Amino acid sequence: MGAEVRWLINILVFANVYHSLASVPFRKFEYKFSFKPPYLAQKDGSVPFWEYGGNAIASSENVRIAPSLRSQKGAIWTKSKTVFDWWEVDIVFRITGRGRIGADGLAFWFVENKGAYDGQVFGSSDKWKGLGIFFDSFDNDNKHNNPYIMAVVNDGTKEFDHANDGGTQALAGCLRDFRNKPYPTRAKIEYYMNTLTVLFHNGMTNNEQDFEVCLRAENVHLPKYGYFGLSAATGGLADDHDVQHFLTSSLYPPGQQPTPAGQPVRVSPEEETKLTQEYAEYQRKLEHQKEEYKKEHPGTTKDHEGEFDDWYESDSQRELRQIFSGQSQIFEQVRSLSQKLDEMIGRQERTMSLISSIQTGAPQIAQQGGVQQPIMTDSIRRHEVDAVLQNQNNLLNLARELRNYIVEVHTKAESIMQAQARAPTAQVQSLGYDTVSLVNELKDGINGVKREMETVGQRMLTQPPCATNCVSMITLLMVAGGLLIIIFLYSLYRYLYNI
Ligand SMILES: [Ca+2]
Ligand SMILES: [Ca+2]
Repeated sequence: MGAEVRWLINILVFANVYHSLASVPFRKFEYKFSFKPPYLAQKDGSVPFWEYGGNAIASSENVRIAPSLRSQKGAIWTKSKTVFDWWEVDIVFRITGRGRIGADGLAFWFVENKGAYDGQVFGSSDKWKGLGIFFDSFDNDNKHNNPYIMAVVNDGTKEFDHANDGGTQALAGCLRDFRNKPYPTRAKIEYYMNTLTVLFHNGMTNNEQDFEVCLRAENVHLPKYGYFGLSAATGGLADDHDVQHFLTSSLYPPGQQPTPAGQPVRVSPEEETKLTQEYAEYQRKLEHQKEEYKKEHPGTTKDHEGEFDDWYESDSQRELRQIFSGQSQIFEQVRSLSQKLDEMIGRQERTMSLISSIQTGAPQIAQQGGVQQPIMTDSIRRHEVDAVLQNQNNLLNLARELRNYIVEVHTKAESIMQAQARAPTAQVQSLGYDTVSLVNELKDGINGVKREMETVGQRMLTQPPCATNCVSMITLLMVAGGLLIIIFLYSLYRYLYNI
């Protein structure tokens, strides 16, 4: 039973993998519909398999389709029509200008007939038949929605609504700033099984994987074969419109890829003759340049003459395929490395955000058993603040009460001190008073005794001394002395016990 289940799972996994592999289109680089540096333009200024005109200038590094001068128009077109049904074009470009606002913009074309070099729609002809992808820098309708990227499909009859920046004519679009970026901006335009997808790289990083979807539209019907082109225009305001890479790949559904010997034969006899003539012309030009180079550098070319000839005599198409297959392998490796790096950065950012959310102490809501419970972090809360304030008020009241007590105690102490300051005087006065009165009393008593004694002496002198009834002098003096001692002792007793 277990073995059958395992077999079934294996079959399902295999079918799933086969299906996902089967849905990936086969790609073939189309060098006759591409340009890239170095040696983008040849010595005479021509770009192999392309023709350009108007104010466009081609150098070895890029094609300046319209320079940053007022009212310039230029375009570059493939010399021949495509010979494949589905395709992807990767363009690397820079739109730069000194102004905060630029004009007018850059256009990518896939059209049945080549446009002009000084047309009305971003430098090319109006009423085109096919697809136009516009990188519209200038906000003509003043809706503050530029720079804008949009796709417009035209059947060859409609005039472009420039005043409204395409308005309702756009198939789809996205608001993206593509001017004055630190790195070149990129667009990947894919037309496969009647689905048009435009991916955009905003040029803020040098990472080739930072593409984002700008637009995707299904059921898009373009001419079966057509010319690729780029055009640009400036107005009162002006930007440089430089395109560095234009890389075309033909796409084939699985099972329909061309044989390795070459592309499928779909070229008409006239076109084949024309292409053969072009190829002969190209060869002739190369020969001419080789001769010129030999004349200019006689020493350097002599030793490497065989190598030089081998290079030109080899099957260029085959070599290019080998080069590009090698490049694609390197590209895949770089992409997988970049994905791993992105994953690591993502994890790091997530960790950082978690740490910062803990640090800020924001209450978080956690889902625990279906019940939302706030996780209270280690921060001070309202009721704790209230408690602290209450404590502080109590302390203040206590301090106030203590102060009152101290004032009261101070007052009392002062009054006591004053009382103490007054107290000795009063006691002395009272004691002094008592002593003086006592002394006076004693004086009066002594004086009274004295007077009594004088009267007794005078009577004794005037009257004859009595024989029987009279008290002797010594007895009298003894009584008087005894009285004085008693009075003195009594006064001393009062003084000592403060009565
Ligand atoms: Ca515009
Ligand atoms: Ca606008």
